[in-house]
Amino acid sequence: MEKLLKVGLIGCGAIGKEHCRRIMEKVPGATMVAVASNRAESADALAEKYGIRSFGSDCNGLIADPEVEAVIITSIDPTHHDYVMEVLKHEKWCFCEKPLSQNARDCEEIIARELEIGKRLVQVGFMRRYDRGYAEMKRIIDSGELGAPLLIKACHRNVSQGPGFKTENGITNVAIHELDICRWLLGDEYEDAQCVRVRQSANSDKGYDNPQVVLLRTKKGCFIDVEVQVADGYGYDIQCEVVCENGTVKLPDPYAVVRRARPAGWDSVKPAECMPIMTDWKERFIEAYDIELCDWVAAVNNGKLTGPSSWDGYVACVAGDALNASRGTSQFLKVDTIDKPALYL
Ligand code: ISE
Repeated sequence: MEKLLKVGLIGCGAIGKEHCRRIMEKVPGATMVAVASNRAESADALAEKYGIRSFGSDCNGLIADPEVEAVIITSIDPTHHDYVMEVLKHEKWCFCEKPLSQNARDCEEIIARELEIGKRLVQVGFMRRYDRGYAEMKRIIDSGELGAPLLIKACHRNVSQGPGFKTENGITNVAIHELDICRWLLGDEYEDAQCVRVRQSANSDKGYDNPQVVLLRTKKGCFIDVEVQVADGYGYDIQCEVVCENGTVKLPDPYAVVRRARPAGWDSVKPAECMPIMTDWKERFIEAYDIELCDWVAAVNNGKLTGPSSWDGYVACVAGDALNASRGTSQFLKVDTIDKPALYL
């Protein structure tokens, strides 16, 4: 009988429920044994659905429980640091949804704890690295067949955000994906960063900047621009093109049939062509999340993590801190990291 990794889940919201389903139905080598949430009733309902234990709102109790060998953290962003540190207190495996923390300083504390343990125990949920489109882009760039990469042009467009969303979350919660995937695609590090305030969309009247433009320059001289529409746009649309010396690679749109038809009921209207645009970020990268968790469980069962580390979570937060500090200054601010510990080489 195959030994199954016993996983506990903290956070039973949208992505938490998805990851619970994944572990129970899609990911070999693991099973969910317990859930907890700051809303006890959410944990109780999810536990009942799968016939597993609920710790209600006792998240630290779940982390400490001897049956739980690994913890997936999908709680709200501001709680990530503390739960990761609690998991590391028990020296258990940890998968933390992005961001690792809300700022670089808290990430440094997590890195220091892993160095003290002497082992990588934390993986950060930068799932785009597991998306087939991004993975093929990286394979082509790394092959050198297009020459050196020069530029990245990206868009991250959302339909909505949760309650309490603020301007700075456009970086720490949304553009954090581009802050990770761009350095991964290029195999490069950031030199400096600037967040530019542009004309604001009349659709966005919720008190946060929208859109924002993120500009990044890398140590090898590449230039990256990312349009960040955090909400109120036409759909959930992720675009990424890497311009190299001898060609370009571009993220494919998700599979969809292009329809050409006369809209039903409007005989006087000319035929139209349309391709459905997704609205849900969980749907757009649903396969990437599956591959990501399968890879994480296989790595944990093999005793050595291979996915995005606390260092990757830290670098994204350092760049995010620089971007948020640069807002309104029209200045590029340095992305200054500590020296990379050997544990993460
Ligand atoms: C969400 O948490 C995600 O991670 C999505 O990938 C991102 O597009 C969305 O803006 C975030 O709120």
